[in-house]
Amino acid sequence: MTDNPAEQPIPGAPGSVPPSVAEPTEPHEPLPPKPDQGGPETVSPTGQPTGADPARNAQSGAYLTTAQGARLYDTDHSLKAGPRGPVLLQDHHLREKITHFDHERIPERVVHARGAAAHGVFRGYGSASNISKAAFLGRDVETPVFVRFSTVLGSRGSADTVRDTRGFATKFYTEEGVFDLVGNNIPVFFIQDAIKFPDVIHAGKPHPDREIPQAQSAHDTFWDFVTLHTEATHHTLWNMSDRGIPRSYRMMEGFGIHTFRLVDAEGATTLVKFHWKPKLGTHSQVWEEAQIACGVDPDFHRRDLADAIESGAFPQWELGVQTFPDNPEQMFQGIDLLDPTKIVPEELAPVQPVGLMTLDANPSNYFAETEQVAFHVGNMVPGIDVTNDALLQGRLFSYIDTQITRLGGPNFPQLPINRTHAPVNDMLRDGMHQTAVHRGVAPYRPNSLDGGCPFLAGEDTRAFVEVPAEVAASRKVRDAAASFDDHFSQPRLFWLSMSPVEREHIIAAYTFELGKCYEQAVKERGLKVLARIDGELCARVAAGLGLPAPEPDGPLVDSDPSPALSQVGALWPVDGRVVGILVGKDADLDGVRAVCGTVRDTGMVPLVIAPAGGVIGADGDPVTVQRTYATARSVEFDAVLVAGAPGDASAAPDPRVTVLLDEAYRHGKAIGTWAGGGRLLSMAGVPLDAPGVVEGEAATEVLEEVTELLGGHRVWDRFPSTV
Ligand code: HDD
Repeated sequence: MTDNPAEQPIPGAPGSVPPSVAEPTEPHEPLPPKPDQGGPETVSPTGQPTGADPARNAQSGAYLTTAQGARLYDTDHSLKAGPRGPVLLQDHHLREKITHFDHERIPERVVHARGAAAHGVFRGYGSASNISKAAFLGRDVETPVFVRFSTVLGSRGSADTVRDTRGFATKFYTEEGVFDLVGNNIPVFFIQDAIKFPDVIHAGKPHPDREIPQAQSAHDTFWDFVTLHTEATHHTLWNMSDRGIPRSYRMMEGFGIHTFRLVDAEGATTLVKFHWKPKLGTHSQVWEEAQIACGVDPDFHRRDLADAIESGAFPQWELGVQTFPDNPEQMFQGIDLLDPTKIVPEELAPVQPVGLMTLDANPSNYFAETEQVAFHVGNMVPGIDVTNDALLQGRLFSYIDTQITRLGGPNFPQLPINRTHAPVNDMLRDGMHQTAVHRGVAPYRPNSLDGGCPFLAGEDTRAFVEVPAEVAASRKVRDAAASFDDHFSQPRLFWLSMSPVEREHIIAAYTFELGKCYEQAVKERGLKVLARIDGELCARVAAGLGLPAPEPDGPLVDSDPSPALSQVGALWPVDGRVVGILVGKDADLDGVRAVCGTVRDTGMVPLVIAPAGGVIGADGDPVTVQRTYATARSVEFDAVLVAGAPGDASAAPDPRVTVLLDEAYRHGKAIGTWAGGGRLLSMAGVPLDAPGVVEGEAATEVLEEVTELLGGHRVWDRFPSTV
């Protein structure tokens, strides 16, 4: 071919050389759609089914095409008048490509913008069938689910491991329609009435002038709000506890928070609170670990969830309910069931398991599924109803409303991820992004033109039976019940239920967060709130801030602690735990091979960390390196093993190894070593006689002890405590 541009053949002209269309990979059929991507059957004007199979509208066929299905031979060069331009306006491929790109983003969620999700299945135990007629709770009924976990305050691109509440939203695609349980990992909320939601979120989001800090509560407006609205004290205390920095989405409890009303087949009602209990236990990071992870792996939780599912370690949660009689007062043992800032301790009303959820598949497309999923607390099925909780009632409006901006119109229930699996025959029509081609001419009732369709269900076939709950005759007021004024007894109950190490973490968290505030008045008001929870808590935080501790301006009300609130003390399965194995010069590779095998056999993940990547000990039985000193950081590992030390006893350890071991030690992680690795630990400042530091002769024996320690999540004895 000539170099003279003027002599270049025009692509596509007769006689021109077609550009190479060789594909880098073998073209293959698109993946089959997930079962929950089915939807209401609709037809195109030519009678072709449309929309029910989203893959029809996505990648299919081997060749690159335009959106109209025309094959393309070049997508790297715009159409120009000669190779040096100018570009021609008639290049419809260029215009289509750029125009589409210009509109690829949609508004992020106004809250809970940052999230990760997974598909799964829920299997009912049948144990709730005597209190709810919801079909999906029936014995061995399997219902597909889609769960999205999230942080609340951060933007879509913010880090995962910030101190924040986590969202735990579950969409059940039941045969009777979609049921959404839109909960959090904290069982209480900041406010008692939805009308304050914009206020608490405005306070928690970054400051409006500079838009900082991102995804943090450690700033003046947040603390200004929560100290002025003392109903927020309980939720804030949970945030400052280890619950605010979960180790993994897989290791979080979930709560429906509000009291819901279940309805049985005869119309009898029971009040309930929903709980998700993780099979792996409830575990947290430590604060420094969470902060480091924000930098070294902002996708820490997202990656953890996706990796676990991909590797077959499917996370599971048991759904349970606390039940209460549906009395006119809506109270249980003095606790107002309509106040979402209150819990009912499990010791007073045990959580009764009603089903098991297993998350077993990652989304195939983040935008289509995780970003476009639209939850709504009003999506309920027969057998589940709402109560008069004023926070819940406001939510019933907000969730459907917000999607109109976020998803661009009222037809978001037609998006594949949002489609119900129940047959749909509504009279909703038209609107932005209408993808259904509805048949018939009479979307109104009654009609005579569509043969009277759609018909109404009869008394025995209808879904919703509104519970004929009494509404007390009263005057219109902007007010709340007197019991809503108690803002401190339950925060004190939570504090009294914590173990000493958990209390230390709470003290440190308040000291950090209030210490990040600039306004003296906010810090002082923060201390006044703490004085109402506990004197020692207040005094320790005050000392950290360099301020005097105020006297409480009201009584401290003691109640029996609730041991179920503490995360410390039990033993849990170690599935999916990550064990880092440090392998330096002269390491015991036989031991490394042995522990790698046993770690895998136990359902955990071994990651070999060496000075450089590749394979080591290549003769015969090589060990593959997964992390190098440059890519490894302690936060990724639940435990660390040191496979020996360099033969040259005077050699100083690599500073990155020292940092890794020092952090693992200070973060309460189990550490094991053999083959002389104790020397490396000592040089890194890790005392060999400290709790949870295991030195032994044989690699597998060391691993056995470390695995036992991992069952308790952390070596709690390593954290000093004075409370
Ligand atoms: Fe909310 C999203 C949980 C109170 C208004 N909320 C949202 C999500 C979760 C929660 C998990 C993310 C869903 C997803 O992954 O898409 N919200 C809660 C809980 C609350 C709560 C547990 C209290 C018990 N929320 C609440 C109130 C209001 C809202 C009082 C408004 C009056 N929430 C919204 C919203 C969002 C939302 C603006 C943003 C994105 C969305 O709905 O779809 O409508």
